[in-house]
Amino acid sequence: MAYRWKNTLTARDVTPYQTYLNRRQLMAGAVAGAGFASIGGSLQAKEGLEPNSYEDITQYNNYYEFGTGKTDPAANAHTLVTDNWTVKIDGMVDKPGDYAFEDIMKAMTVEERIYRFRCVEAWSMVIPWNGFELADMLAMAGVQSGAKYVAFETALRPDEMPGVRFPVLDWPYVEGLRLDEAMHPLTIMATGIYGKDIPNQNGAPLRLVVPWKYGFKSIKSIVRITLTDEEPATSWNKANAREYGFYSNVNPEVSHPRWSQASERPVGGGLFAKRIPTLMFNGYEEEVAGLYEGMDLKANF
Ligand SMILES: Nc1nc2c(c(=O)[nH]1)N[C@H]1C(S)=C(S)[C@@H](COP(=O)(O)O)O[C@H]1N2
Ligand SMILES: [Mo]
Repeated sequence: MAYRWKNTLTARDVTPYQTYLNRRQLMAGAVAGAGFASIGGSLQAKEGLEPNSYEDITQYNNYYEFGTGKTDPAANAHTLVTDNWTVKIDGMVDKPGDYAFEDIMKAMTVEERIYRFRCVEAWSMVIPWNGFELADMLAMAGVQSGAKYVAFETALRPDEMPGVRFPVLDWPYVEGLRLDEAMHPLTIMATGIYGKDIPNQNGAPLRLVVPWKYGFKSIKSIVRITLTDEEPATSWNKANAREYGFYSNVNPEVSHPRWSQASERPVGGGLFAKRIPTLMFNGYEEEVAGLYEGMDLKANF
């Protein structure tokens, strides 16, 4: 697609896409520049992050259910049916059940969050997400006092996902967070990008975004969320425990066994773009370091 979406949407920008647009996401995009007082809002004001183009964000992806190449998800994910989507919330909650995506959207307040995004492969982007705080969604289900972790699961649909025919990972894709990480105000469920419904290749209709962790923690197309008192299994840890830990916090001082994590390649800067230094907790140290006080971050990678 030829459009390179700018940070601010105008009526003219969105008119051709009217039919695809989710009203709430449009409205969230429209108020995003108005300086709301949320933590994400203060961050983007402080740092003036320049987002990647809509093209970069939606044509260069990791979504192995649709193939392992960077352009496979954009080419293949159109087959994913996101109509009548439900998210099962179960485990240690007061109100377990199958929550319709439409009902979740009615209950949540969608806002824009411009976040840095850092893949463990050492490329990075800046993405203007639309979404809501995961804490608000969990509150809807009523988290019980004994819960310590949150487990997430992606849809597994062999008829719609050509990549799951290959045993690259142990499907379905699963991820997990400690409850305090899940409840942190920076942790969101994204439902849009640049004010438009999130494209399938980016994890439609809703996906996790945890900006201070490597990208693989940000699990896509979620169908189940389970509150538990045990550390949940995670896909990349199951695939290679030596290389991928449960925490996977962005940390320039802890190398991947096969490459350094000290710097990163911003996507979209061209072939000879300079690498930039990777920041502790991906630049969100001030907000999240407290979650890991006293923890050995090399042992708990
Ligand atoms: N279900 C699922 N979620 C996933 C992945 C995947 O392969 N399957 N890839 C992860 C990885 S490695 C990254 S870097 C991000 C990429 O998100 P993006 O394509 O929206 O940039 O999604 C994460 N979430
Ligand atoms: Mo990644």
